Amino acid sequence: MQHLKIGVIGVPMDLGQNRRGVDMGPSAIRYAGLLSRLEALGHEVKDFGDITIERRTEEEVSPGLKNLSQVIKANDLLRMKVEAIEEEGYYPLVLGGDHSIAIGTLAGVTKDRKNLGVIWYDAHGDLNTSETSPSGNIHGMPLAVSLGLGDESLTSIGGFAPKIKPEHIVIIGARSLDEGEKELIKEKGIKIFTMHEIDRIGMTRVMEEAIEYVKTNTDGVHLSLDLDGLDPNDAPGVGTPVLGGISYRESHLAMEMLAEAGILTSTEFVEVNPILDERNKTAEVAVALMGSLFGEKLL
Ligand code: 6HN
Ligand code: MN
Ligand code: MN
Ligand code: MN
Repeated sequence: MQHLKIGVIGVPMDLGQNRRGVDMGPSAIRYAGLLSRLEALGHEVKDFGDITIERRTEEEVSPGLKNLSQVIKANDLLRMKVEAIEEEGYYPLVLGGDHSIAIGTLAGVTKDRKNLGVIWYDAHGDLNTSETSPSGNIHGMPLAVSLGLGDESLTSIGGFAPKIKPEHIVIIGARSLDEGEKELIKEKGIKIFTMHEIDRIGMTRVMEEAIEYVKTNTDGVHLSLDLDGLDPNDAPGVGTPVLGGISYRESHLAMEMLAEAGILTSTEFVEVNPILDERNKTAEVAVALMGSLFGEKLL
Protein backbone atom coordinates (compact mmCIF):
# COMPACT_ATOMS: atom_id res chain seq x y z
CA MET A 1 0.00 0.00 0.00
CA GLN A 2 1.28 3.48 -0.84
CA HIS A 3 2.17 5.79 2.02
CA LEU A 4 -0.65 8.16 2.86
CA LYS A 5 -1.07 11.43 4.68
CA ILE A 6 -3.76 10.50 7.22
CA GLY A 7 -5.68 13.20 9.08
CA VAL A 8 -7.31 11.93 12.28
CA ILE A 9 -10.29 13.80 13.67
CA GLY A 10 -12.24 12.84 16.81
CA VAL A 11 -15.94 13.49 17.34
CA PRO A 12 -16.73 12.95 21.03
CA MET A 13 -20.46 12.91 20.57
CA ASP A 14 -23.12 10.76 22.26
CA LEU A 15 -26.17 12.87 21.41
CA GLY A 16 -27.40 10.72 18.54
CA GLN A 17 -28.51 7.96 20.91
CA ASN A 18 -29.49 7.29 24.53
CA ARG A 19 -26.54 5.57 26.14
CA ARG A 20 -23.79 7.66 27.65
CA GLY A 21 -20.13 6.89 27.08
CA VAL A 22 -19.75 6.74 23.30
CA ASP A 23 -18.44 10.32 23.51
CA MET A 24 -15.28 8.77 24.99
CA GLY A 25 -14.73 6.67 21.86
CA PRO A 26 -12.08 8.90 20.26
CA SER A 27 -9.97 8.92 23.47
CA ALA A 28 -10.25 5.16 23.83
CA ILE A 29 -9.18 4.61 20.23
CA ARG A 30 -6.20 6.95 20.58
CA TYR A 31 -5.30 5.29 23.90
CA ALA A 32 -5.34 1.91 22.14
CA GLY A 33 -2.42 3.15 20.04
CA LEU A 34 -3.93 4.30 16.77
CA LEU A 35 -1.38 6.96 15.84
CA SER A 36 1.77 4.91 16.42
CA ARG A 37 0.16 1.92 14.71
CA LEU A 38 -0.43 3.92 11.54
CA GLU A 39 2.96 5.63 11.72
CA ALA A 40 4.66 2.24 12.00
CA LEU A 41 3.18 1.44 8.60
CA GLY A 42 5.03 4.40 7.10
CA HIS A 43 2.10 6.77 6.87
CA GLU A 44 2.34 10.44 7.81
CA VAL A 45 -0.28 10.89 10.52
CA LYS A 46 -1.59 14.20 11.79
CA ASP A 47 -4.01 14.39 14.70
CA PHE A 48 -6.41 17.28 14.11
CA GLY A 49 -7.85 16.87 17.62
CA ASP A 50 -11.51 16.72 18.55
CA ILE A 51 -14.59 18.65 17.46
CA THR A 52 -16.23 20.61 20.28
CA ILE A 53 -19.62 19.14 21.14
CA GLU A 54 -22.42 20.96 22.95
CA ARG A 55 -23.78 19.52 26.14
CA ARG A 56 -26.98 17.54 26.42
CA THR A 57 -29.87 19.73 27.61
CA GLU A 58 -32.47 18.52 30.09
CA GLU A 59 -35.33 19.77 28.02
CA GLU A 60 -36.25 17.71 24.96
CA VAL A 61 -37.07 20.17 22.22
CA SER A 62 -37.80 17.77 19.36
CA PRO A 63 -38.84 14.34 20.64
CA GLY A 64 -38.96 12.76 17.14
CA LEU A 65 -35.33 13.79 16.65
CA LYS A 66 -33.49 13.78 19.96
CA ASN A 67 -30.92 16.53 20.61
CA LEU A 68 -31.52 17.81 17.09
CA SER A 69 -29.93 21.25 17.37
CA GLN A 70 -26.72 19.93 18.97
CA VAL A 71 -26.43 17.12 16.43
CA ILE A 72 -26.80 19.64 13.59
CA LYS A 73 -24.12 21.91 15.05
CA ALA A 74 -21.66 19.08 15.61
CA ASN A 75 -22.14 17.72 12.11
CA ASP A 76 -21.74 21.10 10.52
CA LEU A 77 -18.45 21.59 12.41
CA LEU A 78 -17.32 18.13 11.37
CA ARG A 79 -18.22 18.80 7.75
CA MET A 80 -16.03 21.92 7.73
CA LYS A 81 -13.19 20.10 9.46
CA VAL A 82 -13.30 17.21 6.99
CA GLU A 83 -13.24 19.66 4.09
CA ALA A 84 -10.24 21.46 5.59
CA ILE A 85 -8.39 18.18 6.19
CA GLU A 86 -8.90 17.15 2.55
CA GLU A 87 -7.83 20.59 1.33
CA GLU A 88 -4.57 20.12 3.24
CA GLY A 89 -4.06 16.88 1.33
CA TYR A 90 -4.91 14.46 4.12
CA TYR A 91 -7.07 11.34 3.99
CA PRO A 92 -9.86 11.89 6.56
CA LEU A 93 -10.00 9.25 9.31
CA VAL A 94 -12.91 10.14 11.59
CA LEU A 95 -13.31 8.63 15.07
CA GLY A 96 -16.73 8.53 16.74
CA GLY A 97 -18.80 9.12 18.60
CA ASP A 98 -22.18 7.75 17.70
CA HIS A 99 -23.07 7.07 14.08
CA SER A 100 -24.98 10.32 13.57
CA ILE A 101 -21.56 11.85 12.80
CA ALA A 102 -21.62 10.15 9.40
CA ILE A 103 -23.93 12.98 8.35
CA GLY A 104 -21.11 15.49 8.74
CA THR A 105 -18.37 13.24 7.40
CA LEU A 106 -20.34 12.48 4.25
CA ALA A 107 -21.30 16.13 3.78
CA GLY A 108 -17.59 17.00 3.91
CA VAL A 109 -16.24 14.33 1.58
CA THR A 110 -18.98 14.83 -1.01
CA LYS A 111 -18.26 18.53 -1.44
CA ASP A 112 -16.14 17.70 -4.50
CA ARG A 113 -17.34 14.14 -5.15
CA LYS A 114 -20.75 13.90 -6.74
CA ASN A 115 -20.64 10.10 -7.09
CA LEU A 116 -19.19 8.83 -3.85
CA GLY A 117 -19.35 5.09 -3.15
CA VAL A 118 -20.18 4.14 0.44
CA ILE A 119 -19.56 0.92 2.34
CA TRP A 120 -21.83 0.77 5.40
CA TYR A 121 -20.45 -1.92 7.75
CA ASP A 122 -23.10 -2.21 10.45
CA ALA A 123 -25.62 -4.47 12.20
CA HIS A 124 -28.18 -1.80 11.30
CA GLY A 125 -29.27 0.02 8.17
CA ASP A 126 -29.29 3.51 9.70
CA LEU A 127 -31.98 4.27 7.13
CA ASN A 128 -34.69 5.64 9.42
CA THR A 129 -36.35 9.03 9.17
CA SER A 130 -38.23 10.80 11.96
CA GLU A 131 -41.37 9.08 10.58
CA THR A 132 -40.04 5.52 10.61
CA SER A 133 -37.67 5.70 13.59
CA PRO A 134 -38.72 3.57 16.57
CA SER A 135 -36.40 5.53 18.88
CA GLY A 136 -35.99 9.13 17.69
CA ASN A 137 -32.24 8.52 17.86
CA ILE A 138 -30.43 10.25 15.03
CA HIS A 139 -27.67 7.60 14.92
CA GLY A 140 -30.30 5.36 13.30
CA MET A 141 -30.76 7.87 10.45
CA PRO A 142 -27.45 9.01 8.86
CA LEU A 143 -27.63 6.87 5.71
CA ALA A 144 -31.18 8.07 5.01
CA VAL A 145 -30.18 11.69 5.70
CA SER A 146 -27.26 11.39 3.27
CA LEU A 147 -29.69 10.11 0.63
CA GLY A 148 -31.67 13.32 1.17
CA LEU A 149 -34.43 11.65 3.20
CA GLY A 150 -35.72 12.96 6.51
CA ASP A 151 -35.74 16.28 8.30
CA GLU A 152 -34.60 19.14 6.10
CA SER A 153 -32.45 20.61 8.88
CA LEU A 154 -30.30 17.46 8.65
CA THR A 155 -30.38 16.79 4.90
CA SER A 156 -29.41 20.40 4.12
CA ILE A 157 -26.15 20.36 6.11
CA GLY A 158 -23.43 21.67 3.79
CA GLY A 159 -26.03 23.41 1.64
CA PHE A 160 -26.82 20.60 -0.80
CA ALA A 161 -28.78 17.34 -0.90
CA PRO A 162 -28.61 14.45 -1.51
CA LYS A 163 -24.97 13.70 -0.72
CA ILE A 164 -24.96 10.19 -2.15
CA LYS A 165 -26.98 7.99 -4.53
CA PRO A 166 -28.71 4.72 -3.61
CA GLU A 167 -26.90 2.81 -6.39
CA HIS A 168 -23.50 3.71 -4.92
CA ILE A 169 -24.13 2.22 -1.46
CA VAL A 170 -23.44 -1.25 -0.14
CA ILE A 171 -24.50 -2.36 3.35
CA ILE A 172 -22.55 -5.21 4.96
CA GLY A 173 -23.43 -7.14 8.13
CA ALA A 174 -27.05 -6.07 8.65
CA ARG A 175 -29.17 -8.18 10.99
CA SER A 176 -31.48 -5.66 12.64
CA LEU A 177 -33.58 -3.68 10.19
CA ASP A 178 -36.77 -1.80 11.05
CA GLU A 179 -39.83 -2.16 8.80
CA GLY A 180 -39.43 1.28 7.24
CA GLU A 181 -35.78 0.52 6.51
CA LYS A 182 -36.63 -2.75 4.77
CA GLU A 183 -39.15 -0.95 2.58
CA LEU A 184 -36.64 1.75 1.71
CA ILE A 185 -33.95 -0.80 0.80
CA LYS A 186 -36.38 -2.50 -1.59
CA GLU A 187 -37.80 0.73 -2.99
CA LYS A 188 -34.35 2.20 -3.71
CA GLY A 189 -32.76 -1.12 -4.69
CA ILE A 190 -29.91 -0.65 -2.20
CA LYS A 191 -27.25 -3.35 -2.40
CA ILE A 192 -27.07 -5.24 0.89
CA PHE A 193 -25.15 -8.24 2.21
CA THR A 194 -26.97 -9.21 5.39
CA MET A 195 -25.55 -11.81 7.78
CA HIS A 196 -27.47 -14.35 5.72
CA GLU A 197 -25.36 -13.68 2.63
CA ILE A 198 -22.16 -13.55 4.70
CA ASP A 199 -22.96 -16.98 6.16
CA ARG A 200 -24.08 -18.35 2.82
CA ILE A 201 -21.35 -17.19 0.41
CA GLY A 202 -18.59 -16.20 2.85
CA MET A 203 -16.82 -12.94 3.53
CA THR A 204 -14.34 -13.35 0.67
CA ARG A 205 -17.04 -13.33 -1.99
CA VAL A 206 -19.07 -10.67 -0.20
CA MET A 207 -16.09 -8.32 -0.20
CA GLU A 208 -15.13 -9.12 -3.81
CA GLU A 209 -18.65 -8.28 -4.92
CA ALA A 210 -18.96 -5.25 -2.64
CA ILE A 211 -15.66 -3.76 -3.84
CA GLU A 212 -16.57 -4.29 -7.49
CA TYR A 213 -19.98 -2.70 -6.82
CA VAL A 214 -18.83 0.48 -5.04
CA LYS A 215 -15.95 1.20 -7.38
CA THR A 216 -18.23 1.19 -10.42
CA ASN A 217 -19.11 4.70 -11.66
CA THR A 218 -17.92 6.37 -8.44
CA ASP A 219 -15.32 9.07 -7.79
CA GLY A 220 -14.17 7.87 -4.37
CA VAL A 221 -15.28 5.41 -1.69
CA HIS A 222 -16.03 6.04 1.99
CA LEU A 223 -15.98 3.29 4.62
CA SER A 224 -18.37 3.88 7.52
CA LEU A 225 -17.62 1.16 10.05
CA ASP A 226 -19.94 0.80 13.02
CA LEU A 227 -18.28 -1.50 15.58
CA ASP A 228 -21.68 -3.11 16.23
CA GLY A 229 -21.32 -4.71 12.80
CA LEU A 230 -19.01 -7.11 14.57
CA ASP A 231 -20.32 -9.81 16.87
CA PRO A 232 -20.78 -8.53 20.46
CA ASN A 233 -18.38 -11.24 21.66
CA ASP A 234 -15.63 -9.58 19.64
CA ALA A 235 -16.77 -5.96 20.10
CA PRO A 236 -18.74 -5.72 23.37
CA GLY A 237 -18.31 -1.98 23.87
CA VAL A 238 -21.19 -0.73 21.73
CA GLY A 239 -24.54 0.83 22.62
CA THR A 240 -26.78 -1.27 20.38
CA PRO A 241 -25.29 -4.79 20.24
CA VAL A 242 -26.97 -7.44 18.11
CA LEU A 243 -26.11 -11.14 18.38
CA GLY A 244 -24.83 -13.10 15.42
CA GLY A 245 -22.47 -10.58 13.87
CA ILE A 246 -19.36 -10.50 11.73
CA SER A 247 -16.37 -12.08 13.43
CA TYR A 248 -13.06 -10.44 14.25
CA ARG A 249 -11.30 -12.60 11.64
CA GLU A 250 -13.90 -11.94 8.95
CA SER A 251 -13.54 -8.23 9.67
CA HIS A 252 -9.76 -8.39 9.30
CA LEU A 253 -10.22 -10.15 5.99
CA ALA A 254 -12.62 -7.42 4.87
CA MET A 255 -10.13 -4.71 5.86
CA GLU A 256 -7.24 -6.51 4.15
CA MET A 257 -9.25 -6.85 0.96
CA LEU A 258 -10.11 -3.15 1.07
CA ALA A 259 -6.42 -2.30 1.57
CA GLU A 260 -5.51 -4.45 -1.41
CA ALA A 261 -8.23 -2.89 -3.57
CA GLY A 262 -6.93 0.59 -2.75
CA ILE A 263 -10.30 2.20 -3.41
CA LEU A 264 -11.01 4.05 -0.15
CA THR A 265 -10.74 7.84 0.02
CA SER A 266 -12.05 8.33 3.59
CA THR A 267 -12.97 6.23 6.62
CA GLU A 268 -14.81 6.51 9.89
CA PHE A 269 -14.98 4.14 12.87
CA VAL A 270 -17.95 4.77 15.15
CA GLU A 271 -19.93 3.62 18.18
CA VAL A 272 -17.00 2.57 20.41
CA ASN A 273 -18.37 2.93 23.96
CA PRO A 274 -15.64 2.49 26.61
CA ILE A 275 -18.16 2.48 29.49
CA LEU A 276 -19.85 -0.62 28.11
CA ASP A 277 -16.56 -2.21 27.07
CA GLU A 278 -14.36 -4.87 28.62
CA ARG A 279 -10.95 -3.27 29.33
CA ASN A 280 -10.92 -1.22 26.12
CA LYS A 281 -11.27 -4.35 23.99
CA THR A 282 -13.51 -2.72 21.39
CA ALA A 283 -11.15 0.23 20.89
CA GLU A 284 -8.29 -2.25 20.53
CA VAL A 285 -10.31 -4.18 17.95
CA ALA A 286 -10.96 -0.90 16.11
CA VAL A 287 -7.24 -0.07 16.06
CA ALA A 288 -6.30 -3.58 14.93
CA LEU A 289 -8.82 -3.35 12.09
CA MET A 290 -7.50 0.07 11.10
CA GLY A 291 -4.03 -1.50 11.03
CA SER A 292 -5.20 -4.00 8.42
CA LEU A 293 -7.14 -1.35 6.56
CA PHE A 294 -4.02 0.81 6.22
CA GLY A 295 -1.73 -1.96 5.06
CA GLU A 296 -0.59 -4.11 7.98
CA LYS A 297 0.26 -7.67 6.92
CA LEU A 298 0.86 -10.81 8.97
CA LEU A 299 4.04 -11.64 7.08
N1 6HN B 1 -26.48 2.55 15.04
N2 6HN B 1 -32.71 0.96 14.10
C1 6HN B 1 -32.58 1.41 15.48
C2 6HN B 1 -33.04 2.87 15.59
O1 6HN B 1 -33.19 3.33 16.72
O2 6HN B 1 -33.21 3.52 14.58
C3 6HN B 1 -31.15 1.24 15.97
C4 6HN B 1 -30.17 2.12 15.29
C5 6HN B 1 -28.74 1.87 15.66
C6 6HN B 1 -27.86 2.85 14.96
O3 6HN B 1 -26.07 1.55 15.64
O4 6HN B 1 -25.65 3.34 14.50
MN1 MN C 1 -25.24 -0.17 14.25
MN1 MN D 1 -19.95 -15.93 10.64
MN1 MN E 1 -24.68 2.49 12.66
